[in-house]
Amino acid sequence: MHELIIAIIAAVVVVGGGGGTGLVVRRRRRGQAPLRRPGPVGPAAPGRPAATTPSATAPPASPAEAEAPGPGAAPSAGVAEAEPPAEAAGSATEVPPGERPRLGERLGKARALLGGYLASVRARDRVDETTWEELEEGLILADVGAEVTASILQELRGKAKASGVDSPDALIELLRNDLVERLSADRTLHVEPDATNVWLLVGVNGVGKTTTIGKLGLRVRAEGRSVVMAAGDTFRAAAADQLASWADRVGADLVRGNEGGDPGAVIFDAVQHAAARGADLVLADTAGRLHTKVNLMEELKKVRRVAERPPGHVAEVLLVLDATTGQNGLTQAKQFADAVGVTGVVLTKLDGTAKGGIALAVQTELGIPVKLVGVGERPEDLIDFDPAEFVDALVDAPSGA
Ligand SMILES: Nc1nc2c(ncn2[C@@H]2O[C@H](COP(=O)(O)OP(=O)(O)OP(=O)(O)O)[C@@H](O)[C@H]2O)c(=O)[nH]1
Ligand SMILES: [Mg+2]
Repeated sequence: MHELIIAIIAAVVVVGGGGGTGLVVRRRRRGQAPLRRPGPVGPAAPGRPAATTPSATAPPASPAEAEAPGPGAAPSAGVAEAEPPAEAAGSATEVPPGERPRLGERLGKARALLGGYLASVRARDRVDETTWEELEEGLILADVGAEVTASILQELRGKAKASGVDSPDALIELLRNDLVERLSADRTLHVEPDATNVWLLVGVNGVGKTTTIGKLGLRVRAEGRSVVMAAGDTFRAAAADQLASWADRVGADLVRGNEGGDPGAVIFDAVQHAAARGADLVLADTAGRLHTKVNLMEELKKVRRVAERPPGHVAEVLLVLDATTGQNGLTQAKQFADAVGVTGVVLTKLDGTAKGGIALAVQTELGIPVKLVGVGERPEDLIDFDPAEFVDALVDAPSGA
C-alpha cells in the first residue's frame, strides 16, 4: 500500500512535470514534422496525458485547458478550437503502445456454445448423420445463420467425401480451415496520403460507435497520426460531451455543433479544421437512431457526401455492430451498406453474451470484412480481427468454457 502511494506520487510528478509541464506538453508546437507511419499500434497508458488540443466547447478538465484559446476563429458549426495552422492537430507521437487483450481470452459465450457441440461431435467415434445435425445446430445457435450454416456444411460434406475423412477430429480440422478461409479478407484500415481522410462510424443506437472512436483514436495516435474528432451525433448534447472526453484523453481536436444542429455542417467543419492543421484523419461520429427510419439513412448519405468534398476523402465507413444482437446485425448491415457503402465492420461486445457467429454471416453474406472487434470497455479493448485466432477460440473451446 505504502509502495503504491509512492508510485502514484512519482507518476504524478513525472506526468505533470511539476505543474507547468502538462501545459507545455499539451500545447507545445511541433511544426509539420513528418509523422511516423505505420508505427506500432497501441493505446496510451490509461491516464497518461498525451499532447492534446482540447475542444473549445468541451468543459475544461484542467487549468491547461482553461487557458486554451477560445473559439474566435471557429467555423460555422462554431466549434473547432482555433490554433495556428503550423501546428498539426494532435500531432504528438507520445502515446506509447499498450498491452491488448487476446481475442481468445475474451470470447465468452461464443466459445462455450459451439465448443459444447464440437465436444459432443468429437466424443463420437465416427462421422454419421448425428454429427452433421450437431454441427448444424451448433453453428446456427452460434449466430452463423441458417443460410451460411447450410453453405458451410454443404462444402464440408463435399470436402470430407473428397478427402475420405471419416473421423470427427479430422472433420473438425476441415471445418476449422473452411471457417478461416471464409473469413479471409483485406482488413486494411485505409489512410490515403496527401488527403484529409475521414473514417465515418455508423450504426444504430448504443452499439458502441462513440466508444470505438475513442479507442480508435488511441490506436491511430499511437501510430503517430494526428486526429480530429467530429461530433456528428448532434441529437443529444451528451453525445458530443462523451466524445469530448475521449478527444481530451486521446489528444485529438474536437469539432462539435449545437444540439439538434446539422451533422453535415459539423463534418464539413471538421474536415476544414483537419485540413488547416495538416491532420491525417477525421474520426466522425454519427447518430444512431433506429435504422428503420429512412431519414437517418438520408442524413448519413448527406454526411457522407459532405465528407467527400475536397479536401475530404472518406477512406473508411465503419459499421459498428453489437455482436450480442446476433442475426439482427445482418439486417442492420444490409441497410447501412445500401445507404452509405460500408467498408468494414467493427464487431463490439464480443466479450459479453455474444455468440460471435455474426462475423461469419456478415462477411459471407455481404462480403464486408470484420476489421476490428471490441472486447471490453477499456481503451485498449479494441483489437484487430484475426480469423485464425477467432476460429481457434471457437473450435478449440472446451465444453462449457
Ligand atoms: N462490454 C463491452 N461494452 C462496450 C464495448 N463497446 C462499447 N461498449 C459499451 O456500450 C455502451 C454504448 O457505447 P457507445 O459508444 O455510447 O454507443 P453509441 O453507438 O455511440 O451509442 P449512441 O450514441 O446512443 O448511438 C457503453 O456503455 C460502452 O462502454 C465492447 O466492446 N464491450
Ligand atoms: Mg454515441
